[in-house]
Amino acid sequence: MSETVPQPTTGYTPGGTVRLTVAQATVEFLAHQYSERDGERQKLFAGCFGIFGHGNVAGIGQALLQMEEVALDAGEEPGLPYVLARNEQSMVHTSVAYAKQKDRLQTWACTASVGPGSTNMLTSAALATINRIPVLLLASGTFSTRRSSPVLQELEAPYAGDVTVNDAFRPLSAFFDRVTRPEQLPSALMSAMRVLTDPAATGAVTLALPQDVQAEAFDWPVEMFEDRTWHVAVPRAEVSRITAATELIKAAKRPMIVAGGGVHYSVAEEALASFTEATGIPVGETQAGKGSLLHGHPRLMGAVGSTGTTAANAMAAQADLVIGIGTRWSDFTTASRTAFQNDGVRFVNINVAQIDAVKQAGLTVLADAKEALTDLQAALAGWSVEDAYLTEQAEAWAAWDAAVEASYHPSAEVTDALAPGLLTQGNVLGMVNELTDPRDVVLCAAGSMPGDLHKQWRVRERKAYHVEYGYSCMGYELPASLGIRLADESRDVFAMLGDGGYLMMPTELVTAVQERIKVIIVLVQNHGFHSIGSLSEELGSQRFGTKYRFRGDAGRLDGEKLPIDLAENARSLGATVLEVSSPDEFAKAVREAKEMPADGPVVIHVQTDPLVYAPDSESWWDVPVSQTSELESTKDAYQRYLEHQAKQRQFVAPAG
Ligand SMILES: Cc1ncc(C[n+]2csc(CCOP(=O)(O)OP(=O)(O)O)c2C)c(N)n1
Ligand SMILES: [Mg+2]
Repeated sequence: MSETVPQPTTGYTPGGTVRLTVAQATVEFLAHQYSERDGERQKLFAGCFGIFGHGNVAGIGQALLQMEEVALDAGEEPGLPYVLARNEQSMVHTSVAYAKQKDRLQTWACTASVGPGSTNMLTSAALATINRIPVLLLASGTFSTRRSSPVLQELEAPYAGDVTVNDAFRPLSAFFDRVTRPEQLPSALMSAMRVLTDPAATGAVTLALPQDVQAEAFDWPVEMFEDRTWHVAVPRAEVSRITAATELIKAAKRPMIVAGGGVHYSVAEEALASFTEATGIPVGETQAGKGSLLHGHPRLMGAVGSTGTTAANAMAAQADLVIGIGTRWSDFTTASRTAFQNDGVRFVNINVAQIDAVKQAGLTVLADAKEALTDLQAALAGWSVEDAYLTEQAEAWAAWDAAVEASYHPSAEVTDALAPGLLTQGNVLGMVNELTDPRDVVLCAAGSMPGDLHKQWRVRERKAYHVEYGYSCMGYELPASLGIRLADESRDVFAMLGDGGYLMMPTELVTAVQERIKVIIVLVQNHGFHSIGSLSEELGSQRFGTKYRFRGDAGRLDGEKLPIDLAENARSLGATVLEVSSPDEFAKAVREAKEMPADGPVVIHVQTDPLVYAPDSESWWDVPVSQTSELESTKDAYQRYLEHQAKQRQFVAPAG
């Protein structure tokens, strides 16, 4: 309680006031926030990641220190434990992965210093918002008073006096506020919590906190720091929407479901399994929705779209009604609007977010996935697709599954053609799949592996597949593996990481060492970009600039492979490294990694041939090709491009 303040500036407060800095009040407030859904309550913030510099070292930093000292001296856990990260972009990735693994009910706060410290978080802010994953960014700002302006790292915009580098967060944030006076803090914090816990609006929430304001003291109403529980909504659909959707489904001959991330976030997997068992409707899955049905479920057709299975894509091509559940209909899901070719195809969208629910001109069912599926199943009681459609599904899946089996276990003809020490990527994925526990989590974000995993990975347990493909951000994997492990220490995490992704951001290995976090990184060395290399070739650009090689005598980047030793690099950062050069050694390394004590990161270094591809999707992804060119390869690619483009459809017909 404050004894010294003559008149409270916030007006009457029944419980009195407490004098704290803006930073201390922020940290104290965050430590008392909870989320609750379906009666289950948990802390909203597991802790705070950060890197200190001017702007937060004496503001939020002092507040976190004070909280840690008081708690540890009392033999307690700090309300908001602090973890030092190595790169601000990474620490947000770690937080996002944690939140995704926790079905968006828990996350972390991230504090960064003025200028580059804060703007380093821009990339991951975009990633969080695009994937609709909650994370709180405490970006530090230059003086609100401008007393010492321009300070180190301050932007001086000639066109406006109130712009700072943190304004760059505005378009990337689900909510943005700048606290220039202590009085603004309560409403800023309340709005931040509202958005973080709103399943339709969530994403990166940015609070810009100028360095002087962080250190300013104020008399806060004590009620501000009481435990507060934010209810996460589980909305049911309007009856009229369920009725309309039911009529469309009953009229369909070849309905199909596209399951997106919303199925997982609403924990609707069992409801989906029950719905499809009752109706016989097959399921294609987006990257975020993969694992909605587990491998072996008779209605699972696997991945749909550009990186889809031939089974799901065959169903999609002829579907007359597509029920999207918790999907944002990205171009990879729709194969750039070529996946659905039935003339009369219509869409039904079950989604909590209006922005997604209206896409493809679909019938809008604004609802939580589990609630809507339960209501729809009741309304459809007694109805199912025809038996011939079930047989077709079984045959399509069997053909695809056999192709995956062949990729997991390449024939002698394939392996004999490999250079010594190289494996195929399908073989690597297959061994990780077959030698890990069903509960272990596989993780990826960019390169060729997200597509290969989407097509081929067999998901055997809920939350065991984690591919970030909204932003597909190189560098996500390593920091994200820490977040997943922190979210669930009972599972091993296998991060599938390309050499390009590793070189982009290997530094969180050091944080894993510091915090003794066991993550297993499968580092796939193929000396460059397998993914963009093959895309480049397909588009007529001849793999230009996609190989990690010396510049050759003729001036091209086509010399010898660069003599970089990523295994030694990982070792130097403190990881335990297992180097393998044969399938048997790889299998042994996976088993060994699993058996290692849970006290730090393990890296398995394996080399693969980037020219052996996963089974073909028979699908397309729209990447524009030059309309005019001196190169034959580009001219050919442009002709192929036009053929595909002719199949693109704009879905604008009303759903019914
Ligand atoms: C931050 C970022 N920069 C660029 C890209 C474009 N990109 C996608 S995959 C890729 C190459 C990835 O290389 P690597 O990690 O070695 O995986 P590989 O393709 O060899 O499987 C690039 C440059 C991206 N997704 N993210
Ligand atoms: Mg590579």
